[in-house]
Amino acid sequence: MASDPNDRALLISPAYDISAYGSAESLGLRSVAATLLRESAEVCVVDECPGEVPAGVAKFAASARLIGVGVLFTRQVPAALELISTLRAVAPAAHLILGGQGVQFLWQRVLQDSSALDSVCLYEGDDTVRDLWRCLRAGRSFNTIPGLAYRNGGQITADPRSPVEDLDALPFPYRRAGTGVYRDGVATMSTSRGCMAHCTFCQSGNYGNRYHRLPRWRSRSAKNVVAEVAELIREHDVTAISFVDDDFFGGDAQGHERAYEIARLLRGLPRRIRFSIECRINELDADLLLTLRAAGLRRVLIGIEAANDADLALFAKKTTNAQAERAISLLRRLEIDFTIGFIMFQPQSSLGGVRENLDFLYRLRLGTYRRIANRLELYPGAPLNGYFRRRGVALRESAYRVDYDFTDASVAVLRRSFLDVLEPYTHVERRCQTALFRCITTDQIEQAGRLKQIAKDISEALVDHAIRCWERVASGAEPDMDPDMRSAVTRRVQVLGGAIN
Ligand code: B12
Ligand code: SF4
Repeated sequence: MASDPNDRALLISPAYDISAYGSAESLGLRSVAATLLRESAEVCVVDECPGEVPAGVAKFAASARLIGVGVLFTRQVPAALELISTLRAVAPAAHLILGGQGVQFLWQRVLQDSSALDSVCLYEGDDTVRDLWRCLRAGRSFNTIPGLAYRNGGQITADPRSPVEDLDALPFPYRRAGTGVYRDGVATMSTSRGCMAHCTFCQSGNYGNRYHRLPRWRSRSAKNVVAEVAELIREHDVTAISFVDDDFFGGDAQGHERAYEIARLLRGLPRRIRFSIECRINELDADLLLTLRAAGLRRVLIGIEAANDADLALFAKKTTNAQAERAISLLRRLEIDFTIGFIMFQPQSSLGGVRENLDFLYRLRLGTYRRIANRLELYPGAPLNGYFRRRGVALRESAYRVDYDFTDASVAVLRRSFLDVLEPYTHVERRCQTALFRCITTDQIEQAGRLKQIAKDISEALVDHAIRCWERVASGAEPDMDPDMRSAVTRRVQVLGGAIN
């Protein structure tokens, strides 16, 4: 710990909707904190800071040389700017920097909107924050540091820097040791950066390799990854890890070899951890999955996103329904739990396209309320914005969010009825998923099997009602006005809820 109180750095992020998404550590903030720790800074990390800044945090901020505010999602930007004004009031002399994926493509706007901010970090923060810290300590100007956007006279200067090539050279994210069991024994880890695919709706392809024009996915070595896992077990009593990489496998043979090596090294650890990964559907391979399962793999997140040709082409997924079906039957056969990304609606959705999506979800028993109601999230700077504007979609920007109307009015009626009529299913889904998660993480195999069957029954009933809504809208009626439909949903939800007990 540094002796000079001026060598303090506060890394903080505003709260998000934790009730809907669950709480997690902020790896971005913690990665930047680890870099500063290497520079002998005294760091304090506050993930998910509530609206009112706690007194202890404000006191630390008042003596900090650097305050870094992180925004992972663009939705968080207004809350981040409020937090920045509060912190500026208590720390008039600190350098205040904003960073994280949620603020990418927006640095100009936030610097114009918040005079409390000194700079915005472009893309990856590791080396940029290190250099900024060195400048601040030496009393030098930060204007020569690549990777920063800042006010320069009446202009805003933004000077990107190349991304980190050697990820093994970075320190592990800062997690204060000695605090007992870490977050219920669950940690998150990032083992790679960027994604080989360039799906148009996704920030990762832009933020990572696409923006930097890098030909490949960058990854940490298997040895380095498992060294962090070992540290998490040793220092923090961690039992489960969620790997948050955009694509754990990296889309090539080298990435697959790395996964095999990670599995081999994990098996050599004193504790078998359970873990989850995220990857593309066309990369799932039975032998590799079995090897990972033996090393503790319990859950896979795959992005299917759509099941009709128009949306798959719009999103540039470069995958097919047949590949998606194969991936799902493989995961089911190997008894590996999975979850899928799915975007039911986009501004130009057609009733026909939504019906194809619903039929797919029904056939595979994959429907959930969130998937059925989900609509494409656009944020300022997203590559699809220009595409939609050119096709006459009216996009409205407010509070750093992009909103839109569906070009087909009947699609708007359909989505509204999904939100309204199907809402009672959310309660039974949540209960079933909570019970299932508990069984999976405690290896209660038989009970988990029973709950998985109930989850399939819930899905079947939910999509069945969604299809009935669709049929009514297609015939010109409004399903949310239909009392019979509502009572049918209530009855079905009651029966399903009874089965969970
Ligand atoms: C984990 C995760 C979540 C977790 C977050 C938990 C948490 N507290 O961290 C949960 C599940 C809650 C979540 C939810 C959502 N997510 Co999410 N999520 C991710 C994911 C997979 C990993 C983030 C991560 O830890 N990365 C690893 C770290 C090391 O990288 P990093 O954060 O980029 O940090 C680096 C730099 O950004 C920078 N940096 C970061 N912070 C700071 C701070 C400072 C001060 C500085 C200087 C620099 C800096 O330096 C770091 C090191 O180089 C990313 C995709 C990805 N692979 O990154 C999507 C991602 C962030 N999510 C995204 C989205 C859209 C969502 C949802 C809106 C999805 C939805 N429709 O429901 C929700 C929003 C929740 C809400 N209520 O608002 C988008 C954000 C797009 C955007 N511009 O808004 C991403 C980028 C996915 C994507 N491919 O598009 N998500
Ligand atoms: S495969 Fe996933 S992470 Fe990669 S660009 Fe597409 S949606 Fe984003």
